[in-house]
This record gives sequence, structure tokens and C-alpha cells, in this order.
Amino acid sequence: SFLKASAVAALVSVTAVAGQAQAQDKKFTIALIPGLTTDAFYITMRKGAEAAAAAVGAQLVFQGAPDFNPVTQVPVLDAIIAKKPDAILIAPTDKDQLIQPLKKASDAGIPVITVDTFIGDGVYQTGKGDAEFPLAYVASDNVLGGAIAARALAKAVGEKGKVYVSNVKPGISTTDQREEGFKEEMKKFPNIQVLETQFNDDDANKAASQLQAVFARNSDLDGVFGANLFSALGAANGVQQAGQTGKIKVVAFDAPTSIVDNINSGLVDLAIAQHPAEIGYFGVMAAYAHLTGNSIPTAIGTGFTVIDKSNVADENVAKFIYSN
Ligand code: T6T
Repeated sequence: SFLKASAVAALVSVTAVAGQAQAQDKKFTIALIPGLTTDAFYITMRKGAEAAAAAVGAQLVFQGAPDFNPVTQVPVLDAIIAKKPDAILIAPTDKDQLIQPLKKASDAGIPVITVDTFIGDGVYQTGKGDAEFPLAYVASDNVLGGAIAARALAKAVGEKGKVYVSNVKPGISTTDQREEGFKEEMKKFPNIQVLETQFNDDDANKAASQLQAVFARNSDLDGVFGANLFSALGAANGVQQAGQTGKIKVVAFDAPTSIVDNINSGLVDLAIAQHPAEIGYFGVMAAYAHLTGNSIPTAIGTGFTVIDKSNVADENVAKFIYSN
């Protein structure tokens, strides 16, 4: 009868509400392992992650290595796995070398979400391959970021001349994709020659010396694309040390606080700020959604803000400068 059915429905909904309350009462621990701890990009990502954790009453554990290197990141990951958090968010420092270490987490029943960088080809939950087990990838579109950088640098050098990419090291998904997007877009500018990429191991001093060495070999060098924070900072310092401010154009990925002065002084033409706080926020939210029984997207794309002299003072732009 009608009455009976509604009584059953009421009972079911009471049980469902009780189940939900139980799930929400549990304080989840979500670990965030950055590429490295002393990088304004990840410090800003942590802030966004903390904000999301506070919003859902979860505890965020932020633990990482002092440099961007699988050799130092894997022991941190192992220590985190041993603590059995409810979920792991990680920026893997190498596309291949983090697959097996992360598989251990997944095999231990800990959901894995990668933030900023990916493992394998970054396409997850496909049921094939050995690196598809993470639930989601939350990041900037780095191929697009590289293409934006190429167009900006091409414009800055008047669509002709010699440029090169200052990059970290091969095997990092983000910086590999930025270089790929940059080189692909540069094909549209046949009068621009892209010289050999210089790899600096995420060391700004090395990037600065490399700039000077490339300039010593090519006195007609016109521009450089710094593919991440330290590459760009170092390349810009190299340009300044070589007395070439404004002559060798610099397009920077990332937006540490020093970028403001560098843009205002004309040392850096343009910076592509990622939205690391957004990455951290949505990474935690994706983990929380999963932990409370909701399905989540396998890829979440976050935005960019392009900063140059014309908008650097605008507060809607300046808010994307990274935290220290
Ligand atoms: O550019 C970011 C990040 O996206 C990349 O994966 C590594 O370098 C940074 O952390 C900046 O230093």
C-alpha cells in the first residue's frame, strides 16, 4: 500500500542521512607531497589545499623534499604511505620513476591523485597500462602554457632571431609539455631559430650561467623562455648580469614575488602565472569527494594569468603572484 511504501522510504532516507553524517564526522587525513618544499609555487598550492581542508574539516599533512628529485621524494612518499593517510596528493618529480613507488600506495588501498605533474602519460583510470591507477590529475594545461610563451616571445623579438628554452630536466611532465607546446607553436614563426634547450636541474644559478654561455656563443641571442620558476629567475638574472636587460627578451613561467620588479624594470617581458592555490584546493576537494563516496573527474584543468607591464599593478592580476 501507499502508506507502507512511504514508511519504507522514510526509513531508507533516515539510514542514508545517518550514513552521511557518519562519513562527515570522520576527520580525513589528506597528505600533500609537493615537488619540493622551498618553492613558492608549492607553498601557494599548500595554501589552497589548507583552505579546502578547513572547509571540509579534513587534516592536511604537507611533507616534501628540499629539492625536485625522485631520489629525495620517494623516501618522503614511503614515510607517508607508512602513516596510512586517507588519500595522497602528490606532484610526482618524474613521469616514470614515481610509478612503482606510487603503485605501493595504491596497492595499500590509499587513493592517489596527482597534482601539477603526472605519471605515465597523465591519462588515468583507463584500465590499461601501469600508470593509470591515480584517480585524477589536477593541473595547468602545460602544452597550452608553452604555446602562450612562444607567441609572447615571438612578439617580443619581432618574430625573428634566436631564442632557447631554459628548462629543468627531461622526464618532468609539466616542463616537458611546456617545451613541447613552445616548440610546436614556434614552427609558425619560420624566422625564429630555436637553439638547443639548456637543462639546469632546477638550479637558478646554473640557469644564469647557461644564459651567459649561450650568449657568449650567440652574440645575436634575442630571447629566452624560462620554463619554470627557477629556470626563468636564473635566465633573467643571467640576462641582467650580461648587461642585456631589455635586449634579450625573457618570457617566464611562474610568478614569484620578484617577478613584479622584474616586469616593471623591463628585465622580464611577460610571466605566465599558474594558479597553484586552485590546484591545491581542487586536489583536496577531489580527494574528499572520493572519500565520501562521490565520483570525481579524472582530469581537472586549472587556469593561467598572463602578467606584463600593462596589468601587473591590477589587483585582480596581482592576486595570482605566488606566496612566500
Ligand atoms: O612550474 C612549477 C611546477 O609547475 C613544475 O612542475 C615544477 O616547477 C615549479 O614548481 C616552479 O618551480
